[in-house]
Amino acid sequence: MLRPTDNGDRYELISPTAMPRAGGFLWNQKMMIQVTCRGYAVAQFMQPEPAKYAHAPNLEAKTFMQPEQNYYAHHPGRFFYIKDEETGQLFSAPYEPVRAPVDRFAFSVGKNDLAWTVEHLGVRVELTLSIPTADVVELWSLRVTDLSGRARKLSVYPYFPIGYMSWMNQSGEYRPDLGGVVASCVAPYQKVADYFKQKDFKDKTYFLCEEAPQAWEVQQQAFEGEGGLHRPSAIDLETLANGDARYETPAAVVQYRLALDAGQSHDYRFIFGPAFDDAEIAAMRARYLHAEGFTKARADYAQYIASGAGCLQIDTPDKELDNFVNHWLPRQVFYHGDVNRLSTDPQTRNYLQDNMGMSFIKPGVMRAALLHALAQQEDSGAMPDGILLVEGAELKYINQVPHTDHCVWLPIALKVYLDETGDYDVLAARVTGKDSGVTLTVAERMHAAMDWLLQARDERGLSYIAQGDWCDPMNMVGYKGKGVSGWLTVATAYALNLWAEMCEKSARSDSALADKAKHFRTGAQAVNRAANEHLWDGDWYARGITDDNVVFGVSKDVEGRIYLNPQAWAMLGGAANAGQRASIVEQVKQQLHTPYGVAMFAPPYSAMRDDVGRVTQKHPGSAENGAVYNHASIFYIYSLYQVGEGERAYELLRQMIPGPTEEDYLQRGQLPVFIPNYYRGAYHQYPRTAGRSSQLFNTGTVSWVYRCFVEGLCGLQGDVDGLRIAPQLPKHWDGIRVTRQFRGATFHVVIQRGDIHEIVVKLDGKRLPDTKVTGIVAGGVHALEVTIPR
Ligand code: CEZ
Repeated sequence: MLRPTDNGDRYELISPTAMPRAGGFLWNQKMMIQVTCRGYAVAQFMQPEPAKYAHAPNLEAKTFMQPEQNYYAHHPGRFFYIKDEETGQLFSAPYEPVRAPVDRFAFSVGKNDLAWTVEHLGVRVELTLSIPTADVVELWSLRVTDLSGRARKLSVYPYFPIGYMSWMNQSGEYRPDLGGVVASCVAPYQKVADYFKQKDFKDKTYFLCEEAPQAWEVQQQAFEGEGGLHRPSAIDLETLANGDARYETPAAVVQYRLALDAGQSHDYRFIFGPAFDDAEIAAMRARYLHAEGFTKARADYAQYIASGAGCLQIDTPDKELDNFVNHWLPRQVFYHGDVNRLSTDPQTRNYLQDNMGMSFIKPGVMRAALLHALAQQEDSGAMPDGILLVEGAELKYINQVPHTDHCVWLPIALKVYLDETGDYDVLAARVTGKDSGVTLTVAERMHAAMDWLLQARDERGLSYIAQGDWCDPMNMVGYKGKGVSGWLTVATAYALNLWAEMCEKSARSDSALADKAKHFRTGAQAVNRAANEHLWDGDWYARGITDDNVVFGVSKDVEGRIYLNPQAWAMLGGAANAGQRASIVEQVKQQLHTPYGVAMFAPPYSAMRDDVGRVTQKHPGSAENGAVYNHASIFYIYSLYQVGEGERAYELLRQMIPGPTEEDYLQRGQLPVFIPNYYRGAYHQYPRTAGRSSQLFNTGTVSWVYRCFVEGLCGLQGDVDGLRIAPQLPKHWDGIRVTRQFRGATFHVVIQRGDIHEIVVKLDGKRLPDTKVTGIVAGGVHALEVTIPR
């Protein structure tokens, strides 16, 4: 039903019904489009806030990207009807809206394009969607081939619904001068100030045809008529009525009457996108709407995506795993670091973690992001809830809710960057506060952030939660000002220790930094002591203590009994000793492991707990209410690698990727071309839906997943002066091969088990005294032989 093709460059699904929500996505720095196998699409572009050029048929709420989107007949999409002129038979490609049971179907997700091949009624339809690197426009190519062995008369109708553009003003018409349909609107607003903000919006949506069609329709209802989208009335006529839309919902439909000889093909090209005015539409036509334009845009785009290929290629006994790690994972990491989820005010923790992944891809981007974020640090040392990326951007949605964890992510992201690059000079870089105008070094700002975390604690030494920590909807634990977060407490210790370590490593010539390291190490110890005194529940750590002094996430809780995050971070930050760690991993296994990964907590809440918050109101097993929330899972997996539990870590890491059995794919409903933000949990309560993918590819998970493969599984982690070697292969693997790019050098690594007691490393045939490669010079190409104990 599904398989990789083209050496892993593509993934193909041959059923339109088995995994109806499965899709792929393309992006550039200005736009993003996600299309399902059946042809439904969600596209956004930045002006500078996310906007749409194809809308739902009713007034849509503006929101951030949601999980488990529903699709319905009139959902925005890109469709091509094919009518046999002689018999009147009809089908549509990719599959919607007609839903004819086609003879052959293939949806092929590429890194640089999405493609479909559909065969029915003796006709083959081949569709390809690509986007260029720097413009907001979809490039569609369509080839229709006669497979029937006889001459055919067909009508071909691309149908691109434009939807309800505006309640103030919307219309559309065919424009022979521009060669296609142009719909226009006035983006709705009410405040005078918004007039000035919106007057330069791209309020037109165009659908241009390279070859002039014989007829068209622009009014959606006139096209659909009484037939409905399965059999639009306008298609039953010989030709479309050449209608327009006057304060009526527009759609772009054109008709080509096509006579084909046996075996003959015909090619079409279309472009679809937003524009400010006719001049821009004409310019887009001139730039793209021809064979050379498409070819050039595709080549440029392929180069752009290839620039995010990452630093790791693996060859393991698990080919599906290799495929994901070598092809799709770095692409998703790159997407996050490249466009920050197409937001102008990413949550600070997302911004830092999304850019942290860039350390493995384009480290300069991470460095710039760190400085950009630190420039928005408050005078108190606190970090704001969101980082503003463009002039005029505002904190929106969740960023208006006070969270207390943002400082934690600074040393985490910085550590990955420093390990990967060795660029300790960045600590001396000077950053001028955006509002304060005060200039401090990165190190000074890090000190301030860590001291802020130290003071944001109660008399017991536990970290206040305010209206949320990592968990956005955990908004009522501490809204009265007293509640504390168990996770943030142990995470604070982790952050302090990490920063202390970085200070120590760069302190060789700087005693001030050495003193700071001591200060933060002492602070971390105090925090961990408090955690153990107030949060250890006997077998695991509590999730927090409410405003009314109720400890939760503990054994006496019937719901929300054990949470993953406090356990993972207590292992990372040093709160948990060896005995506690053993107990934690055992309890997590018993209570949270599922066949689809490790759940964020269990059991899920079935009703509101108003001293915990709206997380308890989400559907049990969805999102933060006890899903396999992959971001939380990967923290745990990373912590397992850190404490040498590589076997357990790998088991859970593998479960994060859909497949490889068909049963697993069907249950998750997703192609292995990205990691979603969650799979449904509630494995015991709702087994029917457990494992179902959210289909949302925005997730802080992936930078950590990449890190786990690079530093954990392959054990090729950077250090101040070189590359440390400490692979943690699962027991059932005898060996793997890896190519690792590191600081400009290339290492061809063979990792094998041998009859030895301690790891042996040979560099270019010579045994190293240590398990570390030093003296690395950019441009070098080396063979690394690593033997690990059986
Ligand atoms: O947002 C994510 C955030 O982007 O949720 C994570 C959080 O750590 C990330 O920074 C865990 O809460 O507000 C809500 O209820 C939403 O569910 C968000 O929490 C969630 C969205 O699913 C992301 O699109």
